[in-house]
Amino acid sequence: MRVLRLRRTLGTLLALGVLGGSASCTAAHGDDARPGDDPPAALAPFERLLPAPLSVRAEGPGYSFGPGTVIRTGRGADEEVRRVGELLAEQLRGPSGLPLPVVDGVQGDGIRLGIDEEAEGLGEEGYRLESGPGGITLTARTPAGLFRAGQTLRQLVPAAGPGTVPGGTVTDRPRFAYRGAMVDIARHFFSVEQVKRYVDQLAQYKVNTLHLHLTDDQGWRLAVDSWPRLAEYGGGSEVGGGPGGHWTKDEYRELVAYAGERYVDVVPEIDMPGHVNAALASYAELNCDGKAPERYTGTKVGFSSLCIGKERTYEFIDEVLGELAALTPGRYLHIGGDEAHVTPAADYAAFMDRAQAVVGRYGKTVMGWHQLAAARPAQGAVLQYWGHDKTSAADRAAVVAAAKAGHRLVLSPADRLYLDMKYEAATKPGLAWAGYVPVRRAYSWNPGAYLAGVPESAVLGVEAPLWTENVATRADWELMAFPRVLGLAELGWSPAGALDWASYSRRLAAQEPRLDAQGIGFYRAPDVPWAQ
Ligand code: NGO
Repeated sequence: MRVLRLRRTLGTLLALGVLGGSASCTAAHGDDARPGDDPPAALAPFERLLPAPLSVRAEGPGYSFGPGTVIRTGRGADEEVRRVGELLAEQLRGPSGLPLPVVDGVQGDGIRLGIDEEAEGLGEEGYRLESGPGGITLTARTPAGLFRAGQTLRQLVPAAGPGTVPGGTVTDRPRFAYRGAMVDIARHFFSVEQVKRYVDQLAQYKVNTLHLHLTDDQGWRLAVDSWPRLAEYGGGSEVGGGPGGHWTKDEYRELVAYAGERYVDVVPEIDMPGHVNAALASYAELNCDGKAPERYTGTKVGFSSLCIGKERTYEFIDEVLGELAALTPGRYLHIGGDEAHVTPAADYAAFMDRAQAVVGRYGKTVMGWHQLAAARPAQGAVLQYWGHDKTSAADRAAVVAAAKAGHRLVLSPADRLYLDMKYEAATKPGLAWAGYVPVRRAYSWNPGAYLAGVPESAVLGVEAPLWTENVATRADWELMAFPRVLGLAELGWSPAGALDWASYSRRLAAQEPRLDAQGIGFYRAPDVPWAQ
């Protein structure tokens, strides 16, 4: 029975083109696995991988992962590879309880991490994982690729204690370069510790970008030396009137470094020219009438604007973005640009021209919400699309035209990837303006063919934003993000041919022990065949 199940699933994966052609099992085509018809625990380790890899060849006897296992890192002198090995050892020690010492040099058995700059077909983040009785070899062109390989290995070792890692080869690389998650720490403030926890949760599924929505009407969350009241006063509140808070520059640096060690780039966002009440409340001089408004603790959007005609506004954005650029190693600065409802269109375009020029002057690339398409996006600017099925044809057309003019898109359709949308009417936190987003809906679409007229080559990737008007605690955060953010991870990483709800929902269900072991309070969506 067990063998039969395995053959059926392998057959499905082969039919989808997920597995390499030479899998050692015979394919049984035409099978349609349905959630619920097979307990997820019956999936063999290679079949459980999430995100689904480009190719898997299950072959030969496996590796005995046990008390004698050492982690070997190649090129003794390369500190970065050594660090990737140390982090992998730490991640594997927890569930296995094994000592897993890390040693220099790849000669000998164990888990071997080696760079091969000539390796073909792996790109910047891809890897090869080969497992057999003599050990497990991870090969990549870059340390980032080795880190991703290690995350795959974490899913192949037993859930707890020593045991066998199956024999075979995984060859893998991502479909999209940008696989992101966003968190809004402006509406409700969250600590660096909580965001680090999220980075760990995301990185294990190969998400590589963390977008931080740092400012909004309700709060300014990052210290800026040249404008200290932004954080001190503008950060001192949040939705509902709580105390809010802000991060110091050192805390921000610490988070960026932590994310960087997991090969997650941070994209910071300072939203402008709208969503700025916290800044306007902190400095009277930023207001056209010279009067500072009250701090805002409600949840309306689109009512605030920087003063477009005032030179002080441009000194402000220059100093703020200059400090942010200096703190941020990644290539993008996100300048928002959404819902500037009280800024006339011509003013908006004029303002965005100047704001984009500032970003360029600090050596960074502009990211903005897709409303920037209706103005004059700077060369190379990346647009983040947050439309949905009911978005007007005109709004869509502007984005399609921008893509045709060479702008790359990050797709965050609100009725698919907004993690703050309720799963269903009974979901307590969250909003529903874009409709309910069950787990299946979040997963079942193709980013490469989502916007008519936009070819896959114009899609830089996908991102799942978590807005926090109505998400105030870690429990709410994790309930809304999990398990939907795993779908985002697969949409971003796996080949188009692997996207299949029947296969995905079973692999998702098989993540349950891992999510439980990590203490993640995920939503037990009724459309997923959980074991319990
Ligand atoms: C919109 C709005 C945000 C809200 C969010 C809530 C964008 C890009 N701007 O998305 O201010 O928080 O919806 O879902």
